[in-house]
Amino acid sequence: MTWLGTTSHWGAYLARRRADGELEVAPHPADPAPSALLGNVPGTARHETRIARPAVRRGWLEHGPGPSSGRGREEFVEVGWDTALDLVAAELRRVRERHGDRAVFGGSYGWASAGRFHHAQSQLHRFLNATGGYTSSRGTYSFGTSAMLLPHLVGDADPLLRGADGWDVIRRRTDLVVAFGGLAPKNASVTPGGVTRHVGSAVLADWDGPELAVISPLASDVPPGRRTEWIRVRPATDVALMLGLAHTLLVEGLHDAEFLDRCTTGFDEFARYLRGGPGPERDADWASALCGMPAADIRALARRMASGRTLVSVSWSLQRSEHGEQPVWAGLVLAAMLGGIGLPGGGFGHGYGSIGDVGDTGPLLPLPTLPQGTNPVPEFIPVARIADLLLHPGDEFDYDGGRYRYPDVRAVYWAGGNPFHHHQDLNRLRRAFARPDTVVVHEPHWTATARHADVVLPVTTTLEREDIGAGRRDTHLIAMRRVLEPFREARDDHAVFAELAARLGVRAEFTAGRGTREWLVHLYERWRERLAADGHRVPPFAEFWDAGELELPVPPRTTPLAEFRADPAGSPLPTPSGRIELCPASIAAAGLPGHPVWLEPSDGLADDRFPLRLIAHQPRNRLHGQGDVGAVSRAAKIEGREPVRLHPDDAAARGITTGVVVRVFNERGACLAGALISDEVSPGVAVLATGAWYDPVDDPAQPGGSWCVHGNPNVLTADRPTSPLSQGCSGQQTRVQVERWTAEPPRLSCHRPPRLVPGPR
Ligand SMILES: Nc1nc2c(c(=O)[nH]1)N[C@H]1C(S)=C(S)[C@@H](COP(=O)(O)OP(=O)(O)OC[C@H]3O[C@@H](n4cnc5c(=O)[nH]c(N)nc54)[C@H](O)[C@@H]3O)O[C@H]1N2
Ligand SMILES: Nc1nc2c(c(=O)[nH]1)N[C@H]1C(S)=C(S)[C@@H](COP(=O)(O)OP(=O)(O)OC[C@H]3O[C@@H](n4cnc5c(=O)[nH]c(N)nc54)[C@H](O)[C@@H]3O)O[C@H]1N2
Ligand SMILES: [Mo]
Repeated sequence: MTWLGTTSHWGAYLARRRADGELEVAPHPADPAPSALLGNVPGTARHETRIARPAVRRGWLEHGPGPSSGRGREEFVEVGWDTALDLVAAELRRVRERHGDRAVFGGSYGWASAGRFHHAQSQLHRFLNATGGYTSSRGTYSFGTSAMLLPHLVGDADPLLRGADGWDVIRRRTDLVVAFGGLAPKNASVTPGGVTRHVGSAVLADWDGPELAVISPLASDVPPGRRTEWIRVRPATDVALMLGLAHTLLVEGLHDAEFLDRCTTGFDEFARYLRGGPGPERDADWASALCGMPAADIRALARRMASGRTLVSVSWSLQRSEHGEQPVWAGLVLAAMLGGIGLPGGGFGHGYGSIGDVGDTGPLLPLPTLPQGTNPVPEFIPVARIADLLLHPGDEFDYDGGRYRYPDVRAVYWAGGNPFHHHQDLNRLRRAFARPDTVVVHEPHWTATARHADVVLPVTTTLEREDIGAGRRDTHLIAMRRVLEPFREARDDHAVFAELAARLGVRAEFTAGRGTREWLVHLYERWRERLAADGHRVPPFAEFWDAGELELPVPPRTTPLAEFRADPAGSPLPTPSGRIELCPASIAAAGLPGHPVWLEPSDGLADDRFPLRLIAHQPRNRLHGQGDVGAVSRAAKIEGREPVRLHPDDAAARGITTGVVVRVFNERGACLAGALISDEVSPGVAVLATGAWYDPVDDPAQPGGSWCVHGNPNVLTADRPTSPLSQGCSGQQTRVQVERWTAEPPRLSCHRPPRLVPGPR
């Protein structure tokens, strides 16, 4: 077979079926730094965890809808498509009639797959909107907290989040990058929707840019290369360090008073706090006692930062933590004190090293999207409040200065996400998922979320359908070819919703009378018109499809912050004052302190029972849970379990050596993992990446009543919002203890299908 083009969140690539039937993949020829995650694709495509047929949980099939702790525990009955679709259509009708449209939760957060038409959430939302609407979710797990904070400070977060300076500008114009949370090379290969040239990965694979100071508890957050240094800090203390740096700038007169005066408001309030009003003087000595960096080094770093053009970079991970606004806010204020905001390569960056498109040099263009219709239901949740929604209907919650109420949800519909991957405190999430009447999940694989559903509908992957794909800042639009036949009875999400829409009397409204190929042409041609209106010419669909890809036009880069800086009165920011508001009243009104502050995490900086601070960061070897059954992810496992990294001293104190199975636990939960001893980790820190498929085993001896025998850190993390302003995900860190596990470890079952029995076709 010939090579066919496609794309994915880890990049564009070529795929073909070999003569022996095996899938083979190769990087896109234009990619300077293809992602290692490509190696997971062949072993995943036809893995035994693929869902072959629609399946219904036995208890739900026999007793009908209702709350049940059988979810995630009972066997499934495999049924025919017509049976499954009739059941789902009837249940949606029942819930809407009995409990109202808000009783359907369709937030369905998750990364699904690349491809602009078959984007699972867009398909689900279009379908639900056509049948009455749904309770939705707002924001992301990725940067949900900064997305709420930044508009208060700069009016519009887009120039910072999407319009960041490219790596080329940084290499030419910046003297020093100070990267809080690091520039982890492992993360840059991923961009939502895809990327054809991994520019960021190439830069971070061998840093030859300006001086780079990485502030992190982990050496692997420092890219290899020249002029880099690793500054170890105690986790969750970055704000203290930032305050100590700011204090040094202030008392030594190194801050840019002219810039602060001309372009910002509120600096005096912050300066008073630095100088001890109220509380101690937040000087370098004070900061040092908290973060562990010597005070003399803090002062020296502050002077270095003021001596040239410095980029203050804050990773997204720092805001995925309790009080997650503070490091982003303090970082921005620090950058404002240095006076570099709006200068090329200077100022404040957010998300460099977190994701591929921040720093990418590709064009920033609109992309084709599936119209979703309008949702008549006003009820929503901040995305990371899913367990609260299900456990506490009717309760109130705060969000960005407003107060709202959780509706009484009876049906949960998930397509393209894995809450049993992404959410915190999985023992609690299991209790929450026992509450609704019905859970419907579309999945290609038997993930933990599929296993916690009542009706599981098997869907195709990108390799099994046609689509058009590109990500933010991508250089190409890719014609995504069908490389494989649909697996067994799997159908496209779109086809499933079209059948359900037919049963609910809105098929024509949902499909608009178009087949898949007609949709691709339609979306493409609408997009082509939109580009043409902006003066960009791209070929008609047929020409694009024949060529297999299209190099995107490059619009001139806009630089709103530069324009603002040059003339704050003439090009004001969309804030009340038109300037950068360092201490906006709106944040105080939402219940937070009115300026950036150091706040200790509520689980403390020290704890005798759970002395290690666990970092649950993004996995190097897969995308979240996707690809966990693939070769690259599996090769890193230890005794089949996810590796947990420990410092040699912490390991020695516990009699732990590389390769042994350990139990990681706290008051909420426990999991097994495989020990990997490494001096890349700071003492007192343990690192367990997210994404090992949740493999729960009920055991009353374990905290929470069940444990994960595979190594998913979200059994340990707390389901605690970042703040009442943002209600964001705080899953990046928690406290744990680790002990050697000497008994026979329970067998893994998550990489095999659940118990399945044949039922009505
Ligand atoms: N402790 C802790 N937890 C975290 C984080 C952390 O830092 N620490 N990070 C958080 C972050 S930033 C994120 S973004 C989330 C990610 O959480 P998710 O995005 O929910 O994780 P994925 O594993 O990518 O889930 C996507 C699912 O969609 C399925 N899928 C793929 N293609 C299709 C399709 O075409 N149709 C359908 N129906 N399904 C499809 C895949 O099989 C997969 O199961 O995790 C969050 N969780
Ligand atoms: N390979 C791969 N890449 C990915 C993803 C993936 O699943 N796999 N997911 C993508 C997604 S959805 C997102 S949102 C981004 C997330 O991007 P990030 O949130 O930035 O990524 P993380 O890997 O979670 O965290 C980055 C680093 O922050 C450091 N860190 C944690 N706590 C602290 C602290 O208190 N202080 C300091 N100074 N450093 C700390 C950790 O050492 C960690 O390695 O990654 C994207 N990239
Ligand atoms: Mo994310």
